[in-house]
Amino acid sequence: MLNIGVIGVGEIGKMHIEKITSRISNARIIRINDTNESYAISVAKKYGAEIEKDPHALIAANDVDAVIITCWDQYHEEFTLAAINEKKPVFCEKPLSNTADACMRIMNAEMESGKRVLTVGFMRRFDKSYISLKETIESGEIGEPLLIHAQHRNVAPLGDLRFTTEMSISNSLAHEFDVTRWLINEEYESIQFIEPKRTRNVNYDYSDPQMAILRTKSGVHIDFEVFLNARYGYDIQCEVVGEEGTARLQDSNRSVTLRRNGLCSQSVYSNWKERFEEAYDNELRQWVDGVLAGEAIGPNAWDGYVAASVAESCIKSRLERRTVKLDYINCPKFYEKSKK
Ligand code: ISE
Repeated sequence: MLNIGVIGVGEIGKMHIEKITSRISNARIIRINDTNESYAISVAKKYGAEIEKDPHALIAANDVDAVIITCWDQYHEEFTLAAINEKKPVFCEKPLSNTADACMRIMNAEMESGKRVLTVGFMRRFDKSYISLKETIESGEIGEPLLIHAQHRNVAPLGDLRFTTEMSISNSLAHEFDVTRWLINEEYESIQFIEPKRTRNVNYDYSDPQMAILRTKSGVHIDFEVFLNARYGYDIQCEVVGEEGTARLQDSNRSVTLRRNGLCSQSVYSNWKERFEEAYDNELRQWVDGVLAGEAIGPNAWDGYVAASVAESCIKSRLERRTVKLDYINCPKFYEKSKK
């Protein structure tokens, strides 16, 4: 049985606790921590876990075998480093951190420890539609990829999150920055930010939608759109255009197509929990099974560093209104063997 401590029980932390408790075998939540103590007490009571007021005490606790970090992005580094220091397997939600330097410190600490213990929560790599898309590309059926068109739309940011223009990039577009390089197994060369006309559906100073054009080292051009106040639904799209054909991401559990009263319609997801429900299950199940087998699976600290580095360059491109050459380091040998 894997005894897990969770730091941060907001939307996604609570979702992971529910999944581990009700769907993932050989694992249970035994300690939780959150800055909102009354909230933490209610969640702990519901799942029969202990409250730990000090997150570092949670990480060090003898009865905590592994740690899940789902607190605010800016605290990911502190607690991930503490888990590495305790040599405890740790699952950190994306982004690993909102700065490349912080991710570099995490990489260096893990490499100095001599053992990989960190998995970063880029769950799209565990989504069967994205896995099928990657398999199609790797089969050569569409020939060499030349272009990729990706859209990432939300109804509105979940909960009371007041997204900033930078968060759309570092927190949301981070998914595209990670999954696209995984899809085509290529690294990026440059990024150009594009600031379209703003929606009037946001009542504060926030650039939405946003776009970015990425160029890979072999010349593949990728256009990303992130629109977090799209209103109509939660809609993630990805089309890869190759020499011989195209491959488009399918919604893994799309409902029926309804034809009625002269209309043809399909439902659209309402949020990320719904669209990626299976991906989160797969991700957590594989993480638990990996930890019990003594290995860290999935996206590693270098993947987290690359996403943070590309996000920083995208923000720089926005501020300086120019295309920015990407300068993230190559994958250290330490992480080469665990690349999947
Ligand atoms: C948000 O930033 C996330 O990280 C979610 O995983 C993603 O699905 C959502 O669209 C983003 O806004």
